[in-house]
Amino acid sequence: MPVNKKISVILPTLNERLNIVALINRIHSELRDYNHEILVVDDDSPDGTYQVVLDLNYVYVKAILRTKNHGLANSIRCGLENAKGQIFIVMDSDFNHKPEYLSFMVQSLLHYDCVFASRFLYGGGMNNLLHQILSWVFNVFIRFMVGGKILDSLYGFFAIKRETIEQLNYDNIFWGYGDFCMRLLYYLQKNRADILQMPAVNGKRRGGKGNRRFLGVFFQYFVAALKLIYKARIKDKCIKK
Ligand SMILES: Nc1nc2c(ncn2[C@@H]2O[C@H](COP(=O)(O)OP(=O)(O)OP(=O)(O)O)[C@@H](O)[C@H]2O)c(=O)[nH]1
Ligand SMILES: [Mg+2]
Repeated sequence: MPVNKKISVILPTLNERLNIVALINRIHSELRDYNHEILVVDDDSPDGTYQVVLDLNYVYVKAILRTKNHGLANSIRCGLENAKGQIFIVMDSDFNHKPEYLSFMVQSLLHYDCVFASRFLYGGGMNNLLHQILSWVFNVFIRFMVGGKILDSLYGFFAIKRETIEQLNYDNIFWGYGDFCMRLLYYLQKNRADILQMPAVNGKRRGGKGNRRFLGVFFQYFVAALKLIYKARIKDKCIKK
């Protein structure tokens, strides 16, 4: 059955000048059978990512420059609020999230409300074993403490129907860094959304260095997890394992 809804791909960027053009071209090719747009949401990158995207002048690409309230989650929210499609895809802009999964994700939405990529299902994984183990332990901790059935709450690579995500209050979800993803999944499960988890191998960053140090991010995620645990166990008491 063909998917005839418009797809909006949201790409948050911070210093991705070396990746963004190749990624846009690749996404356009993967989604060639679908009506789609690509929104690049740039936090005023010092390396000129925004200008590079503007210079492309592709009709299906929209570049958004954000000059305040910087941050990954805020950028994704901005992308969602400016998207015109009925299906949203959120992914990193450095090839960590592999574009070859996109058409499978879109087709999955014929049967599910949303699909989230997971590094911890059979068939998925990461190249860096230490990061993989730490991320896995952290995800087990979240699942044990918050509840629910999600194996990878932090990967941040997903496709979702507009009507599903728009039922949620974005203020509760979109703050911080990649930790927005565990809050998003928490509220989706609370709403009884049909969620597909699909295995995904983390791709290699193509160009540039990335913006975060693993341990700094880990600490930030830990604080965010404690807040979510408080919410789930004390305030809401609603998700069962
Ligand atoms: N708009 C915006 N995008 C961001 C921000 N921080 C990170 N990003 C983007 O979010 C995605 C993930 O960030 P990365 O720096 O790749 O984080 P990572 O994947 O944990 O790190 P690497 O392993 O080095 O790739 C990339 O597409 C970044 O360009 C931000 O503050 N604002
Ligand atoms: Mg990355």
